[in-house]
Amino acid sequence: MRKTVLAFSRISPDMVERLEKDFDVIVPNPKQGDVAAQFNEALPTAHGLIGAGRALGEAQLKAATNLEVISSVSVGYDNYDVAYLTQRGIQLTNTPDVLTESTADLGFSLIMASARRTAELDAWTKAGHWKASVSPDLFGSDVNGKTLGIVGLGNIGAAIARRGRLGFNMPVLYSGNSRKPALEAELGATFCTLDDLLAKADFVVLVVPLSDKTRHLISHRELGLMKPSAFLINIARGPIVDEAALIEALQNGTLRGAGLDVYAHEPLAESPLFSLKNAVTLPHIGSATGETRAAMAQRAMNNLTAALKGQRPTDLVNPETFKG
Ligand code: 8YV
Repeated sequence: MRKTVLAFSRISPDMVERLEKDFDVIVPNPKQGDVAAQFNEALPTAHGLIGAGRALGEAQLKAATNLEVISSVSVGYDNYDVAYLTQRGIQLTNTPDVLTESTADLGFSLIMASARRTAELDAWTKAGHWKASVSPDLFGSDVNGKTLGIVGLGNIGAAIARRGRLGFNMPVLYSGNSRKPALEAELGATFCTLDDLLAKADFVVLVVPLSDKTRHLISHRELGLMKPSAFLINIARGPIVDEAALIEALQNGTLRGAGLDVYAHEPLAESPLFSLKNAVTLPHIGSATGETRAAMAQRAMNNLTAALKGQRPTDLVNPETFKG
């Protein structure tokens, strides 16, 4: 019996073609009407789901009586009710590793853009304001040799730390749930409390997963610990930061700047952040390169196919569901 795969976000025609070799594939099409209605109508027939960027839990999946696996095209899996999926015996897979370097590149680009005001001054130049040598009010901040603080030294955090340490001679501080002795040896990274990191770092980079413990991890108190000359970079998840508190700190100058790729609510069409020259705002593009998205798609298809064929997927988030 050919199993059925249902996409819950946009997937490429190439992915569809490759999946159709083994499965019946349903991709809701906006040209055929409401995609949510199409998804809900197809859900009872689905053995596998593939996609990203959508909350999936009991409310969405109650009718998915044949569902065996959700293959997320993402490394983060805060969108999914993992406890519910596990209780239902539904495997959840993600796409780690293949996006590490691209996301670290993007994270470091936000350090540079925030510090040297490149986005702001690009717009200023293109608006015709460049009439003479730039004045001190347009000066940026140095990056080389400044202190880099990584909140969450996982694979992406480590890749950013390497860029800072090896490329920009930056001392590296880190905080998190556990010590990383190998990275301390490799990069001279120093483990410290979050409060110490916030007080000492010139660039604070958030790369922790979103959970009940990290929601609003950075709020008024934490922002108040940071140097007025410091920058906050968020490439993890928006709700890790109390966005209203961040906006206030940026507006009143208690924080020099912010480089953001994620927000409390996405997509973000309007925000007070957009009127702040000291906020660089990108549209969640951490992994958004052609090469990396292709690698994520392949990894997600491999996970999905393995699960639907009764084999153990490589990237199983809830391994207790595998009954091989
Ligand atoms: C997006 C990401 O999920 O992988 C993650 O966790 O945040 C990003 O890669 C991806 O862009 C799909 O929306």
